[in-house]
Amino acid sequence: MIFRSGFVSILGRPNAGKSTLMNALVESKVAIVADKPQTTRSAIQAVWTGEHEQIIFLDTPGIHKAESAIHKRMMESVRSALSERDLLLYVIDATTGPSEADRHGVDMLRHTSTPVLAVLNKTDLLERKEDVLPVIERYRALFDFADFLPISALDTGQVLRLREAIVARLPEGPAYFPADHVTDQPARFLAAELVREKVLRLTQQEVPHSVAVLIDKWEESQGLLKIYATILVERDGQKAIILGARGSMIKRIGTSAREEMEKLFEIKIYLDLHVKVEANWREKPAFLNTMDWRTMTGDDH
Ligand SMILES: Nc1nc2c(ncn2[C@@H]2O[C@H](COP(=O)(O)OP(=O)(O)O)[C@@H](O)[C@H]2O)c(=O)[nH]1
Ligand SMILES: [Mg+2]
Repeated sequence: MIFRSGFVSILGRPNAGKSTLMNALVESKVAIVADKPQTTRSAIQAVWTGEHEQIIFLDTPGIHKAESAIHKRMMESVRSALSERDLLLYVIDATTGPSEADRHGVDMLRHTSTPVLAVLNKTDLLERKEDVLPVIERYRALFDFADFLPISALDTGQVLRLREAIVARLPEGPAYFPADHVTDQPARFLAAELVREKVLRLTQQEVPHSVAVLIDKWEESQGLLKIYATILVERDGQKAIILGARGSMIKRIGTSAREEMEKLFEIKIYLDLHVKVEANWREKPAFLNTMDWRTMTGDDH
């Protein structure tokens, strides 16, 4: 049997389930997931290696109109995820649309000649299976997709079948990474992202968009990993929400992030969180650079 390999980008509108799907496809939690748009801020790579295949996935921020500096940066990462790919997955929330914004998302695909599989996600939420058919027809009218695959990212069997459909479309090729390589994100980026995920999940309204997490210090000794992190927000009111009454909210955020880090890094963790107000961090290019995981250095392991 031949070995197939290739580079596959996962694109789509915010909240379609791109990160959930990528985690399921590589059978590991690499990208954070929350019920909020713009959870994913930078392109994240994850690798699946099977007996006869290797797929290098790239999860991207949801396609949306870019107004602020951080949104422009996010859209740049989507555009660069279009080039030099073997296949694109366009993830669609099959329970809605296509709206005007969905059409704008599909327009992004016209910049490339790479084949695009339309993945109609969240079909578990449809009342009847066949309700996906009119959605397929509407997307078929918008773009020349290579195929339409209805799926639920929460269903292991369906994810497996999708992975097989992807592999069938990849060229013969080598394994580019060792079999145990899942992601090239540094541990400190994953740690910062897990803290951000808990903030997104536990707070509401304008807080999620205003949050950035920075790792200040990372110390490992005698089987204990000490992580000191700052949660940046833009306003005093947001700081108050994250702290909660007598510090109850930041405690919940810290506990839940720490528990997940302990599972991920397989070490006991001490997590120290601070909250700081930094107005307009989203507009500062120099700051956005320091947040990008490709520039996050330091000896992590
Ligand atoms: N019911 C259901 N929920 C899903 C499915 N896929 C993703 N979700 C949920 O949709 C929300 C957004 O998912 P996420 O992966 O962060 O979307 P992204 O913005 O496209 O990366 C989260 O609450 C997920 O748990 C699915 O197939 N079925
Ligand atoms: Mg995402």
